[in-house]
Amino acid sequence: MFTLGIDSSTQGTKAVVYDTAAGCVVASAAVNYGKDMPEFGSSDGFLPNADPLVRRANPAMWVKGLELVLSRLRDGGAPMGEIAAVGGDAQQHATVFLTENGVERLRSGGVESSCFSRKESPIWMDSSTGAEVAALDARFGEALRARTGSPAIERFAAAQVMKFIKENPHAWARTARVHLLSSYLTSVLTGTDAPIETGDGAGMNLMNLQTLAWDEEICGFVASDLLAKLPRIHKPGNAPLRLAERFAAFGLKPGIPVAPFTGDNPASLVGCGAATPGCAVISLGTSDTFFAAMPEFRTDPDGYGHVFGNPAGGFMSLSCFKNGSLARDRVRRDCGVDWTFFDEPAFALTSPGNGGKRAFPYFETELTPKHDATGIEANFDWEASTPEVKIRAVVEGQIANMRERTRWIGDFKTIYVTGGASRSKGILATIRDIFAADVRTLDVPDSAAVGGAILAASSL
Ligand code: XUL
Repeated sequence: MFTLGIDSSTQGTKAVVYDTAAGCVVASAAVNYGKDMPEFGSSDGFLPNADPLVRRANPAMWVKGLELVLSRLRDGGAPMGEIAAVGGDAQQHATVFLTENGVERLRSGGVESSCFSRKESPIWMDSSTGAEVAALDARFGEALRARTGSPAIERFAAAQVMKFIKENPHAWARTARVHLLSSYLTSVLTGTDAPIETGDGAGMNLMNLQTLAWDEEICGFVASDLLAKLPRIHKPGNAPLRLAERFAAFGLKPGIPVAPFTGDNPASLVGCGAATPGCAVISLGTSDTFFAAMPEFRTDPDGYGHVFGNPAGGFMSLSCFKNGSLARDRVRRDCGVDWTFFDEPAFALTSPGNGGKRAFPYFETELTPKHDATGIEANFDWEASTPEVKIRAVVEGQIANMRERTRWIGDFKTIYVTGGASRSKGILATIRDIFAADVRTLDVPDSAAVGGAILAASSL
């Protein structure tokens, strides 16, 4: 049997056709927003903004990305007509604000500007809601972490909705539905106003993780009319969602089940085969994340980490580091070297520990720990150093920080590494040394789309 997994990530959309019997990918396609859809002016997946804390994207870009990746899959000869179910994931925390017309247009299929009450959707990289986070903290304090699995977080929906209402109350009044990108894409695929899946829904500061229902008190504090604008929450026994008629244009069979999309990290947990407790996953993407299935509900005492729903049942822990691949790429470009430099030359010319030289890249406001975007911070003369010293210093700085900030999750003998940078032998060796763990990679570097395809299969 074949299933389709779609991953709508920060910088592009990927899709895989997965053979469930053989457990392998038989066809795949990818779209990069910067290269393939320049009309959206979002080379790294978000719109330029004078305020470095603001990170937003045009939500129509994600729908176009979905359609383009399906066309590429079809045109590449993938067995579209034999696909039995669809699943997928999206970057976490991106919020989509639909007007009444936007909800209506889900049924007929079509996206125009009047569908969105907020023309630019905040994405997970947005850190511009400090005032709203302070207000949530002042009102709920520790209770927010105990109830929603995370302290008040800038990129989560609660703070983002509060800011939107403050900045544009009229547009809020025109908002009929607040979707996560994951539930929005499920809605587009099924032509319905789809529910939110609990794995991704946990990343909103709005869901009570003990009851898996919207927390009415928190929602009421964010906005008196918020509850009515939130989608329903998906429950495992719900009737399956079905693919809308119009996707026949891509060669898919209308009516096949669509599993509710989850977040990219929960999907990766499934795609790596790590959905039962025992091993951890490091995903090296636009953000670097460290996560693991949780044997019991436990939150980060330092307040940086999160608890999300595990799509396979129960919970997962997660710590997110914003300066991931884009930061590594920037250092690489500044050093004037290519990616092979993250394998042999740099790592053979220097030795583990780098003679005590370490650097931390803060090109984006960092989340874990919180740190302004100040550029490279090194404990040595950065400018006067060679590329190999700089690259090892940055990689070791990133991984050592990850080790320190994820001790609350536990120690693991086995760590799966996924994401584009998992191809780099130097980075893998650094993870192995710093975490003192056996490091494994997958044949497919993009485990999130595979996780989506596996979740599609289990929806059957
Ligand atoms: C997780 C997070 C990021 C995004 C990236 O909390 O914000 O990992 O999911 O797509």
